[in-house]
Parts: sequence; structure tokens; C-alpha cells
Amino acid sequence: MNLRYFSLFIFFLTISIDSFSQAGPKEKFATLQKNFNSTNNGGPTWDEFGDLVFEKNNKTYWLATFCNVQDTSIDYYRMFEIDFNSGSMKEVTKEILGDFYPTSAYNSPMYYKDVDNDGIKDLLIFNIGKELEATRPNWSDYNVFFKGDNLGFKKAELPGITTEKKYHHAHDLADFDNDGDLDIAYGSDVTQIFMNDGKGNFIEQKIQNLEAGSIYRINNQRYNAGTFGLLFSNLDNDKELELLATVSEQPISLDYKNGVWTANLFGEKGQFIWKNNVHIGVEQTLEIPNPQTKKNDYFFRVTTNDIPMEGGSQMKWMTKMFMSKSNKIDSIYLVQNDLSKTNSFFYLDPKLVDFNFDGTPDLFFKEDEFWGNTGQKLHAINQRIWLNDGNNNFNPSKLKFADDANQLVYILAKSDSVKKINILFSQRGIPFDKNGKFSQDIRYLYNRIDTIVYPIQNVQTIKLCAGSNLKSLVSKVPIGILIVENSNTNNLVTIGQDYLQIKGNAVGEGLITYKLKNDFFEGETNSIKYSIIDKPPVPLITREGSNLVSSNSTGNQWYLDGIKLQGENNNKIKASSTGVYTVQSTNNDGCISDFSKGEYGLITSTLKEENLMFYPNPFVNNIKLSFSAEFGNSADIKILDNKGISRFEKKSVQNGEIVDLSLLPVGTYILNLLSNDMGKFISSKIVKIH
Ligand SMILES: [Ca+2]
Ligand SMILES: [Ca+2]
Ligand SMILES: [Ca+2]
Ligand SMILES: [Ca+2]
Repeated sequence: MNLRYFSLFIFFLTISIDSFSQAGPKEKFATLQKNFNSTNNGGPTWDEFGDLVFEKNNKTYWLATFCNVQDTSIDYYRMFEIDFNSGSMKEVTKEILGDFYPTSAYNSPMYYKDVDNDGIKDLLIFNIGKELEATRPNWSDYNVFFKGDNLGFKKAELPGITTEKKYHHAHDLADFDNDGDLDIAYGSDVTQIFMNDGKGNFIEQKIQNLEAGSIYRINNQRYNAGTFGLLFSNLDNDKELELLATVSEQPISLDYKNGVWTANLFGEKGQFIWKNNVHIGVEQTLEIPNPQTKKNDYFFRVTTNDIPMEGGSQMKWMTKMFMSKSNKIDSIYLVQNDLSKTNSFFYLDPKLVDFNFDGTPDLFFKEDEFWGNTGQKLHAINQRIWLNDGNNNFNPSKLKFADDANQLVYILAKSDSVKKINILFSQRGIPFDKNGKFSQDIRYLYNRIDTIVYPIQNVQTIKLCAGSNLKSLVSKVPIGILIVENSNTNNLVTIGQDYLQIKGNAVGEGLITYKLKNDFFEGETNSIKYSIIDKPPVPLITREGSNLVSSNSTGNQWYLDGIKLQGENNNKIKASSTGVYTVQSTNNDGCISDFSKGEYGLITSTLKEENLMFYPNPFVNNIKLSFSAEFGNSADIKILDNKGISRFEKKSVQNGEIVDLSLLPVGTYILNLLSNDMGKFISSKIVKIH
């Protein structure tokens, strides 16, 4: 049988749980006490499974074990309410669970499902008993059932399931016969299956070829019935689920037909062996849908103990991952990637979360941190995030994380609808001081909620017109943006919290690369490929009889006194109105030229500079006033805007004087002239253009 061997060491901890969001300060929300994780003062138990985070009544709760209550040596189930927005938590054990109930293991496997089929989800906890070498072979305890009600839970019993003290290392809950009631399987030395009769009774099922209580006879061979991991899954095409029981030597699948289970062989014999004489057992099996075969692939987390070659100077517990793909289901192979080839690690509680929003689930592992007694640090978080290549092959992520985040153990990864991931971390004892020196005396416990933000697209392609600005939204939530490279610095790049803005000065192609970054993580490099399109040349207006003609043959838009003339898009216009005509041209890429110079429309007399009283009109900054002898030699001028508000006044302007009107905004104005000598009054429209 598999040996669980553990080097013991005792923690002396002063513990508090703090919580802080990435933006906010640390927030203390609970005080815990000494001897953390010292179940019955026996030292640490084996960190085998995960924590449970679940939602009820639109609130998110974290069910934890391993936390002590005021100076006792016993661990309890503890319930915390998580507020993802503020990144804070509060303890609600009494309110939600009803009381503090002791546990004999920490991180027991916990399920949040409607076990008794009354429409409200319940909590079922497989209390495996503590896996502590010093107390073996007394590893056993009672499973715990918290029956869900409208407000919280009430501790209750499920006859047979929670009333027998056993060692429940392997476990699964599913409705294997499709009758609407959840059924239960658990086991260690022997696999036991219980059918829910819908009336609160769990009836143990017969396994046809189980012999002597703990041996399957298959094809006249004897196979060990013991298992560390169970999974109900549909392995064939009938409507019932099979039970995958991954014992060490040979995986077994149990098939349900006509009220009886029969054990069969699954996969090839000895496939979980990765090195001669080194194999322990499958702790957890995940089914991962394969988009190509439309069937499930299987991912196996195998706990094993290394021999000195890979792990250093001493034997140590470690994890190896295996897979079985649906296109060749019997072939179980060792998963190898950049990390698993070169490092030894003890990873557990794999969660399937689509981290990079590409539609296929990725894996996120916890890592057992109690290798602290060997002075080994946790792997960086990115090495615990394995991204799916789309065909259920997994490789460590290239994200970077802040050093303190790398020392944490994750509890939950939760994706949301705005392309971000919330991660709830728990730090349960870092055996290093601030200088990275190993020390068993420095221990912390706190939680934090952090967020990884992903870009809307890894590669964006944009076009913009020379001289214009374009904002590209790169994130759906505010985040720091780090420019890695701008291939042409003539084009200015500015950043906001969710966008990059480029001012296109240099016509041609270019590339901007950037990363999303905050004090918690740094994303992979993303890019914006841009094309800066030239504007059409500024059109020149020439006169052709009573028409005005644009020098650009296509894409013209005419304006009269700055107002767009709807439908006037030819290169010619009949200039029949008194006023100033201008034209703009648009090219095929939608880039718009600057305005042409203005031209007068209706002409009733010869226009020469010496006959004009004000020149030029339209004007840019200055206008020159010329008076006829009949009008006089000087005049008071007043300029009104189109609302009749005076915008400029000057007394006694002399004949031939140039008046500076550069402060006036572009627009159409009324110029009033009152002759000082002759008392004559003239009012005329003038147009300022840029
Ligand atoms: Ca229920
Ligand atoms: Ca059922
Ligand atoms: Ca089936
Ligand atoms: Ca993914």
C-alpha cells in the first residue's frame, strides 16, 4: 500500500488574516491565533485538496478549514464572506454555518451541491481525517453534511454517509443514473458507491466483481480496489456515468448496468509510472472537453515521491501530471512542458478557468508550501498557471507576477465578463524573511484578492489619417499600460488607463507594443499595427464663369460661410449665393484635406483690392479697411457675432489701416462701420477662416 511519509516540523505562529485589494491598503479582518494548522498539536497535516469558494444569495463565501479559534489546539470549519469589489472579507461562521464545528483535516474536499434534492445547495465535506504519519493508521473521521436553507446551513446527518467513521480519501458526487438525485462515491482501500433514493437514503451499490472486499477480479486477474481519486464521467455512449477509479497499477472504470456495477480495466497497465518503481496514485482526475473530438479528455494529478535524482538531496513528495486524450483514450502519457521537464513540484487542486479568454479552459494549481522545511520556495504563479493551446495541451503562462504574489497560494480564480480574473490568495506561512533568508520563525497568514486583466485583443490593426489622433481601447477595465516599443517616434503615443492614443505624423506603417501592468502582475506583450494614411492635397478653387471648381476631381464637399452644403459633392459648384465658398476633399481611406482658401460667390461687380472696403474677406488674422472719399477718412468699427453680441470694437480707424482680428474665433461676423466725417453707416458680412 502507498506509504505516506512526512517530515514533521512544528510551527510557531502569530497569525492574522489581512486582506487588501491591489489598489487599497491592507485591511485586517480577522485575528487568528497561535499553533496554526497544528491539529491536536500533532503538526501539519497533508495539504491534499482545495478550498471551497461558492455563491449563495448573490454573495460569495469562502469555506476554509485549518484555522484555529482563540487559543485552542483544534481546527474548525470557518466561513468568510468575500467582497470582490473592496477586496475585503468578514467572518460569518456563526451566521452561515450556525456554529464552529471542528475538523480533523485541513483543506478537506468540499462540495457545494444539492445533495438532498430540495432545491437548495448543501455542503458535503469528506473529512479524510488527518494524514499525519505519526497518527497512521488512525486516519479516519466522519464526513460532514451542512444542509442548506434560505439563509445559510444547518449541520445534519446523512445516514451511512456521515455516520460512519472512515478514511475517505477518494470521493465524487454526481447523478450517475440520471434520475435527478445526486449519488455519492468514496473510498480508500475499497471503493463504495451509494445511490440516492430521493427520500434521504443512500443505498450502497453492489459491485459485481469485487472480491474479498478489496480486490477486483477482471479477466481472471486480481486488481487492487484501493484508490485515491474517483470521478463519475461518461466514458461510453450510454446514458449512465461510469466511475473512474484510478488505482496505482491500473486504472479501473466501473460500469453500471441493470442495477449492478462491474469493474473493467481502463487504459494501459502501468501508465502512471513515470520512472522505474516510482508511482503512487491519482489524487484528482479532471475531465476536460475536447473541442475537436467533442468528447472528454482526462487530466490526472498524480502524487508520487521522488528519489534523490530529481528533487535534490532527499526524497520528497511531488506531483506528476498525466493525460489521456479522447482520440486515444487508453493511452495515458506523462504531461511534459517547460516546467515539468526541469523542476520538481508539489502541485494540487487544479482548477479549470479560462484565464486568457480564448474559449478553452486553462489550469491553475495550488502548490504545497510546506516544503519550507527544505528551504524551497514556491514556484512563481505563472508556473502554476498552465495555458491551454486549444487542444488541451498545457504550458506555463508567460505572465510575470510581483514577488510577494509569487509566494502566495491561490484559493480561487474567478473569471468575469469584462476580461479580468479575480484571484483570491491565501498565504499560510512563508518561511523566509524579507531578505529571502529561510527562517522557520517568520510566519504570516493573510489573504488578498487580486485581478489579472487581459487585453481586448492581443493584436490590433488600425488606420489613421496623417495629423489626426486615434484612441484604441485596449482594456475593458482601468489598468496600467506600459509601452514597450514604438517603431516610429515621429508618431506620438500617449496612454490612458484603458487606451493608447496615437497621433499620426509620419505617413506609413508602424508598430506599437505594450503590456498591461500593475503592482501585481505584468502581462504578455501585445501590439497595435498602424497605418498612417496621407491626407489629400488642399484643394485650390478656380473660377469658371459663374462656377467654382475644386482642383481635386473627387471626394469634394462644399461649404458656404463655413456651413456644409448638403449634396454639393461634385468638383464644381454654381456659386449663386453671396458669401464665401470653401471646399474640402476626402480620399478613399476617408482622410479629409484641410479647407481650401475661400472664394466669393455671387459677383456683381469687378472685384479689385482698391475697390474693396475690407480685404481680404474671408480673412485669417488681419483685415485691411479702405474708405471711399464719399464715406470719409475714418470710421468707428464694431464686429458682432451671429448672436448679435459685440466681439470687437475700435474707434477712429483710419483709411488703409490694418486691423488685427486674430483673437476672433473662426466664424461669420457682421462688420458695422460708422463714418466719423460723413455720418454714413455700412454693415457687411465678413468671414474668418483658419
Ligand atoms: Ca439541499
Ligand atoms: Ca441518481
Ligand atoms: Ca456511460
Ligand atoms: Ca484559455
